[in-house]
Amino acid sequence: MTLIRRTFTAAAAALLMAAPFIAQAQDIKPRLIRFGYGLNEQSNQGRAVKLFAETVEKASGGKMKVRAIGAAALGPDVQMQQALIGGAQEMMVGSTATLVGITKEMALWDTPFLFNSTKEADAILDGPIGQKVMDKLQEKGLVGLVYWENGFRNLTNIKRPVTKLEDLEGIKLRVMQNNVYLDSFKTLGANAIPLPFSELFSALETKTVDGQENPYNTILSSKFYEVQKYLSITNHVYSPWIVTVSKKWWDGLSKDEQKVLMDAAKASRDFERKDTRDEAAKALADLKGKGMQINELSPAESARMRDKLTKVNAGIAANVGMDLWTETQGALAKLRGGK
Ligand code: TK8
Repeated sequence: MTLIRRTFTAAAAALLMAAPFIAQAQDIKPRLIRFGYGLNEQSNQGRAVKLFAETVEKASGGKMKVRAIGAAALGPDVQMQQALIGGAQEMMVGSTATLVGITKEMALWDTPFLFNSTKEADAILDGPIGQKVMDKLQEKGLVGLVYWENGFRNLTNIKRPVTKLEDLEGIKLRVMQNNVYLDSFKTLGANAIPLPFSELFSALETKTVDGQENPYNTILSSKFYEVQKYLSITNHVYSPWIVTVSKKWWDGLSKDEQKVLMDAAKASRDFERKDTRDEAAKALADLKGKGMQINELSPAESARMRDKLTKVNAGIAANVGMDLWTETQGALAKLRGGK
């Protein structure tokens, strides 16, 4: 009897003592971060999100957990942006081009031929101008952390190689949901059709559109070579991705937690740019191997296209503001002069 009672009391005491720990364990349930993106897991975007997730978990000692959700399973860019603003999703990475409807200054990055090299892109995006544009997101309920590289965009289609401007005539070309892209390709004579990226593969497959434009990496990782024949090297614009956070959620984090995310974002940026550039350097050979027919534009045709495209510049300058436009042109001139 006494023994039983004593055992019981000991067990009860042990339970009582454990109770606060149980409560505490519940309190430190890891913060869950739903991180959405549009491309496949096996893409430069997917690999960098994975690195970000691992870095955050490690740096937070497991207190912050990133659930990476790719292939637009949480919706296309525009839908995820709204989920972030509303606080229903914590993080995403996507094109700056799809943010123009929210923050008009983002259209600066859609300027055709704005950057001549990745070096120029890094300098401007990571410098005060890139920061200024990114900070504009805050008043709209988003926090921008870093820019990643999507890359220089090139044309693919199923009709014919584009060797001169006139070859674009009548080609149904998917563009991002953004007026600068729409105007740019209309100006070039294509039949530009805005579509979310998540609908692009099937639109190409069913020939709802004849072509599209994206960096080599994406043409490869999204298997566009299966449904596209011609790749014409135009490098018509450098396209950044941007890692964004829901401001509603961000504002509830401690300074330490914000630092973990910011540091991991920077690490992921450096990893992503290197990975993307390494992959892009080999991608043309890969795409040729997959059966794509690749052509370069002659310098004269390239110049004609460039000339025509710069007609959209005045509209972009008016949209993003003349101050930002001239500041950017000045910074680029300085970079180029300092070579
Ligand atoms: C992925 C998109 C993609 C972009 C596009 O979500 O839409 O063509 O280049 O990278 O952001």
